[in-house]
Amino acid sequence: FKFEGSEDLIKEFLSYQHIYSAAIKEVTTKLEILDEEFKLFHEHNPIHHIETRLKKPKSIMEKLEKNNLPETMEAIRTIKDIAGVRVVCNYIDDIYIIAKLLTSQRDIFLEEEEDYIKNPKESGYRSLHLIVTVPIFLSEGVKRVPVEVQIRTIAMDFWASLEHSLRYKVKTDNTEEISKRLNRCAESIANLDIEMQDIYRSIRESNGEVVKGE
Ligand code: 0O2
Repeated sequence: FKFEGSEDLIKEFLSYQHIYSAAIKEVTTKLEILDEEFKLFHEHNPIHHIETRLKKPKSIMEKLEKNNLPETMEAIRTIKDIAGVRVVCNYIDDIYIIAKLLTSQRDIFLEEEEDYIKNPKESGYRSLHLIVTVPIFLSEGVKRVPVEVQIRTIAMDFWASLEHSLRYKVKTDNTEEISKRLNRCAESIANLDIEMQDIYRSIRESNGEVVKGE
């Protein structure tokens, strides 16, 4: 990629990347600790796995262009998803448990919340999106850094990854038909999630475990 801006901007941006990486580490560690603690008390890991990504300079530049923003550090700082953490959970309930446990931590500030599970996107996409800020302690002081946390089930993740890769392959004129079919897949997957959640709850209830208002 090529910055239109000066070399100073590139240097400043690169030095910023390590701050976003630090924010990813902070949030990931918090999530791992919560997952281990939950397992200890409830004999269940709410998190199946965690993925992280640092937005590539090329995607950052594309986003600036999309939003008609200049190539400056000030503009880059307005992008909230440079640091991304994807939390893949086992059940739907786990998504909301993890979101609540994370955002109720004193040093985590919830900036934005978008519930694409209750209100799926037109494509059929489902996930809970949070923008949180986390304090990063640097030699010159503390910086609050935004992190986009996407929380979804294994089933939602399965759909999103395949849909994402298929979207780039569609070159035909039957785009609408493909979108419809993908949307139907998203519906079926959502029903599976509800059914699996229900089975899990029933099993726990019959085992005498507290389920409501844990
Ligand atoms: P990547 O590589 O995953 O980062 P914007 O961020 O400006 O594009 P908005 O409305 O601020 O849009 O964010 P939104 O739509 O809440 O969330 C954007 C991210 O959610 C996307 O990131 C995807 O990861 C995911 N997402 C949203 N809609 C869909 C969808 O229909 N299908 C799939 N597979 N994923 C989706 P990026 O930036 O596109 O890419």
